[in-house]
Amino acid sequence: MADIVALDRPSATLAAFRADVLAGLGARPRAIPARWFYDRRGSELFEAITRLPEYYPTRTETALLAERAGEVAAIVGPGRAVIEFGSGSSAKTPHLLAAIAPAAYVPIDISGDFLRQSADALAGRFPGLPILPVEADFLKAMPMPAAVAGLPRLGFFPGSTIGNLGAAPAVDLLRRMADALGEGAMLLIGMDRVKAPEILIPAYDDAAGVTAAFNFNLLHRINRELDGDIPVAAFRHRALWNDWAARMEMHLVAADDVAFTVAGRSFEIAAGETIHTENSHKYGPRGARLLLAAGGWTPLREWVDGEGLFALLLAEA
Ligand code: AVI
Repeated sequence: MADIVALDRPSATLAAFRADVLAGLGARPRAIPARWFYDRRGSELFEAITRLPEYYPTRTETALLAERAGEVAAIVGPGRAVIEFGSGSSAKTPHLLAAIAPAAYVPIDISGDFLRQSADALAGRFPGLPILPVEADFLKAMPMPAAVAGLPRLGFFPGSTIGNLGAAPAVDLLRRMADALGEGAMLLIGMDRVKAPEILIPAYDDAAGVTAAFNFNLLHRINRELDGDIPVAAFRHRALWNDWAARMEMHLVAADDVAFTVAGRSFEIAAGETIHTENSHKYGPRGARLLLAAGGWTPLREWVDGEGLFALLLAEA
């Protein structure tokens, strides 16, 4: 089993969760950062989302990577340390690792459980490859294990996770990635494309209700971890396309007037009011390249699936 470097103490994570939830429930409009979706249950539900027929991004990106990994390898070359940001179950990673013959693999993820499982699965598949997992919130810190010092790096940021950030924090994150990955680094990043709301909305409001359960789990997590008594059944899941901001949004809408407490603080939410829980920005080709450039990366190549749903971009620092 791979050793895991853990950065955040559980008590620090809980304090940050409490602070974000109390501030977010008290704000107008009410909003809680999407990163708090991912406790163990939330990570499992997200994995289930990635297998839904309506949720095209994961299968499209995985197929794109399987098809184009050889072309990526021809540009990237062998012997790099691959640093994956927000690795989750690392389902797409084998395609990349098999093609580029890396010197080491460093998955960074906030969920230690998932990190452990996926690092062990990859170790079985790539027996000679040093796998050096880091349990951390890469939005806050991206420490590199000493063993990859001096190795050229390839950052891997699939899944269009960049889309869960607004433009300013996305640029800030890309800049910090460039700093952490160092000179000569490259970045392979997945970005979801702007497309018809008829495709986007079902992807975030599926018929089986898995995305709704993912959204509700945030309220269950608040009740579990922050001693809350939110009546979850009084909320509805809502997914909408915000065309002006080019993003999908998820909200929890109160169906009735509700009153509850969280961590000893009282809140009242009127029927129809929402808690904004996620943004998922979508990019056109120029917007994607502009974002990378603003983040300190020079785009080199772009691969898009035949239907124009999803893009993989390779850039150099
Ligand atoms: C992790 N992230 C890129 C997903 C997305 O599509 O924005 C999270 C998600 N939310 C609802 N469904 C999936």
